[in-house]
Amino acid sequence: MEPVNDQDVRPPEDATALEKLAVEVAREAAELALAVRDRVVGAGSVADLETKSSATDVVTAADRECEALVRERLGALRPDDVVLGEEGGADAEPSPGQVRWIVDPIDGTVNYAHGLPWFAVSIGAEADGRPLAGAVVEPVSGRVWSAAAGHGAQLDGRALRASALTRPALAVVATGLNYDPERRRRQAALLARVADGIGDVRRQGCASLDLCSVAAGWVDGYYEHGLHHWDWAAGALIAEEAGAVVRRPGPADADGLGADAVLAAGPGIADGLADLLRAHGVHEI
Ligand code: LIP
Repeated sequence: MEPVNDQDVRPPEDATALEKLAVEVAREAAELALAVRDRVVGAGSVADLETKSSATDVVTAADRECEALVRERLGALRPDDVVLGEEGGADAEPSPGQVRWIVDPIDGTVNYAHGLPWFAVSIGAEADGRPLAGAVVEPVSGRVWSAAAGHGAQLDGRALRASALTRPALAVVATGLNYDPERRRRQAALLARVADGIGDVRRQGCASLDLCSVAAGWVDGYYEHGLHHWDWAAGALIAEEAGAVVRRPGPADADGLGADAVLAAGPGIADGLADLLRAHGVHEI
């Protein structure tokens, strides 16, 4: 049997150290996101985009520049790791035990382009498909959401706890709509059917912050289909470490919610919300 050498056996990662690094880098990218928007829009309002450039231009510039900063900082601080990002894709498939950073430089791009403050820089860290750490930073408010696997979740250093609600009929539930018009139509139809079985709906336009809202108990649950890995990587761990029941996309639709469904909810309503979605045809989404 071949001896195992040092390169093959990576030491277990310190999740809290990865959390701190994710927060530090996400904060820097958050500052840049605001600077890019000010530069592209100028002294005017975001509404001027139609004349000065376009909503797509400001988002593209911010996405590109913020992800480049994140990649440069992670490369300098953690040269042995790999990155999967919205703009740059995957730079390599991770080897066993290798840390992979999952980066959404601007999550909530429509909000960002329209001047709404509800958008964030999201950086998650995983190894062997297991979430290790995550940071979600809001450029406008400065709020910092973070978690390390097994060490809880926090907002600006204060511990987070998900909702303790036990009655889905009273639940405030966040969700989102896909960019694809056909899928968006099916999602809206499902929402119309589900709305009767919950307390209220929030469509906030930023998956990472929807998941953080679950972690804080600001909403009792969240579900969405069609997200990218970088939309949910950090926020799902933050919600999970805050005590929420979290369901991530998987290779198969084992639970009838749709293979690419993301669901996060307080433990008292998670099953009820999943049952409600299944009863109203979520598998068709
Ligand atoms: C967005 C998500 C949101 C979803 C949008 C879009 P983006 O990500 O945060 O929850 O409803 O369709 O996917 O495009 O702003 O990075």
